[in-house]
Amino acid sequence: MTIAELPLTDLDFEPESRGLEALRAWVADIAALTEPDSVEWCDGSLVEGDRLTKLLVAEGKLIRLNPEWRPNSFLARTDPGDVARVEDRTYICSTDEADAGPTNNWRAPAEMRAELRGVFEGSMRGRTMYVVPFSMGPLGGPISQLGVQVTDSAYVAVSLGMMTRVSSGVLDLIDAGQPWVATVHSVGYPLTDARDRQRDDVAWPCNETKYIVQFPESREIWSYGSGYGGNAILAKKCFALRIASVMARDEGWLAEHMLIVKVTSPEGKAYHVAAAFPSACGKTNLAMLRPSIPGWTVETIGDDIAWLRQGPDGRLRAINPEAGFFGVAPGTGPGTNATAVDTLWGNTIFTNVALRDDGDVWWEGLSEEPPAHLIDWRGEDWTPESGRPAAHPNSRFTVSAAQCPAIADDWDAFDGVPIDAILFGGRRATNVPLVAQARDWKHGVFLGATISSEQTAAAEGTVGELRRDPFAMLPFCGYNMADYWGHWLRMGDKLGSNAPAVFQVNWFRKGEGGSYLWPGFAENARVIEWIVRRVEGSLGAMDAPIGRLPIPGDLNVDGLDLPTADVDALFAVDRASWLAECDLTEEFFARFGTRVPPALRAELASLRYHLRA
Ligand code: SAT
Ligand code: MN
Repeated sequence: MTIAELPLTDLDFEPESRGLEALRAWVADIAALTEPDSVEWCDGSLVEGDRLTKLLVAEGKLIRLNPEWRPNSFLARTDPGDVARVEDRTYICSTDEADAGPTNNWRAPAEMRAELRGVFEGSMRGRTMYVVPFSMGPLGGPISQLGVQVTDSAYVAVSLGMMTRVSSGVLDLIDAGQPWVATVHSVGYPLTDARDRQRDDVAWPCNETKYIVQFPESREIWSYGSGYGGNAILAKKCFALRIASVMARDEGWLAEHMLIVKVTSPEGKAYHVAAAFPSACGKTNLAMLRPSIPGWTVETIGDDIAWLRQGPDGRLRAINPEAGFFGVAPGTGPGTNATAVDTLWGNTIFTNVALRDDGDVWWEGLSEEPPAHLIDWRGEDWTPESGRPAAHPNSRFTVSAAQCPAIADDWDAFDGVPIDAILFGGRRATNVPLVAQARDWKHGVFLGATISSEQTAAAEGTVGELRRDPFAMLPFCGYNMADYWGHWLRMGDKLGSNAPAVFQVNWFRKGEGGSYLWPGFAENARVIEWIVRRVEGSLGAMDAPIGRLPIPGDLNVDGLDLPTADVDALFAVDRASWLAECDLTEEFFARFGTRVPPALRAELASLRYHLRA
């Protein structure tokens, strides 16, 4: 056996090797490989969080904010080269390349293991290795899953404590034989080299070389070189989406890049809605929507990820597997998302936002008037004349979901919540109407598979360059995207008449002058109202080639300064432009060759037929 064929560790998921003993053996293997100075097991307690944040402050890795303004809150400034997820360094290492599909970076597992061994060897020298056992979803719940992350970053250990449910109860379930996902993280900045030469630590240790590696078959995650967000909090995109999507395929459930909200109508009836949006479509704003229309309330269940499973009653039930929000700060303000602003009153870790002279934080969009002086995200003096953003555009807040004032009472329901409607969104200047209902589940899968955003401003009546983001899962699907579409179709067969209704929404359609036709934000509640009325069956709909549209007059625009011509334009179906889009969809499907489910090709053919009719 060559080194390339050796497993990175002896982790073995055979049921007989489960339990605490297997976990301890795995931790010992990782420690033998990475050589930390010490190993600490985390329990997610308040005492632990307090100790670790104090340690991070003492080490100069966190700045404690002025407790008068922002109690128990901190600011982290990253290395300028470590500010976002690194998709070009993200790999799916399935045995067969075709199983990763054309939208993922694939590497042969044995080759990748050899490469990882090279970088992880001694990577934790001089550091503490934290072992963090966590549950995604309520501990022991029927839709929940367990994981363990080892990391040499206390910042990551603390963040995981906010983003997931970390507790010693997880170890009890592992001891009882429950399976768990193994995740390994190193910032790749050892403080001692192989010859015992020391170097000083830095405020944001990381490595220029980065790896975000998923092994879907053994359900392992290895991440090296970054301390940032989804690169480092492996429970989030790596586990809850990439690995979980594979588990979901194998076990007949869904792991989705979706927010979940609870909507209550003026009659007091509650509905649950899950929605997938590509980035920069205001997902967190919808998750925390404050409706403009009287009588309606929207409460938050999740802002990023949903796990959905058919319940004993046959309906699709969902949980938010996370326990916190890792949200984009810029653009979050009293006008756009007052609920988020209220959530961040304290107990929050901010990353790469600006520091005010009074020891509080600021970012673009928090107030209309910027403060006269700030320390920017790089630690440099900033004034409004500086001509550069004070907060990094991808700066973030990390805060526990329970602190959100609009959190729904059933947000952590053990069995999840029953889903009444699924929404697919995109950022489209043309073609896609404000809202349309799918004719049936298959049509809904077609709408999800063809989610796209327009790259460039489109000329009137033509489709701009479309960036496809099927199901908003492009960087997050752990296997072949066309097989994933097939899995969605099979889920529809299983759910039958219990399947939730599916809708397409688009807040971003533009008029002839190039300005947005729809006011968006709080007014999106009007679209939610139409969707709920459709689910209830109290409103009809109009058949169009692209789906079911509101009957004129049914969409509630009372009190909006919206000319009828604009409402018409929001729902206009330009057949020539749609036929051009069909050609682009055919090209897009062609990337997946014969793996595209025939039902989706049939949907495309039917769309063309109806557009030509
Ligand atoms: O860094 S995260 O992956 O958590 C957020 C994002 O980039 O979508
Ligand atoms: Mn996301």
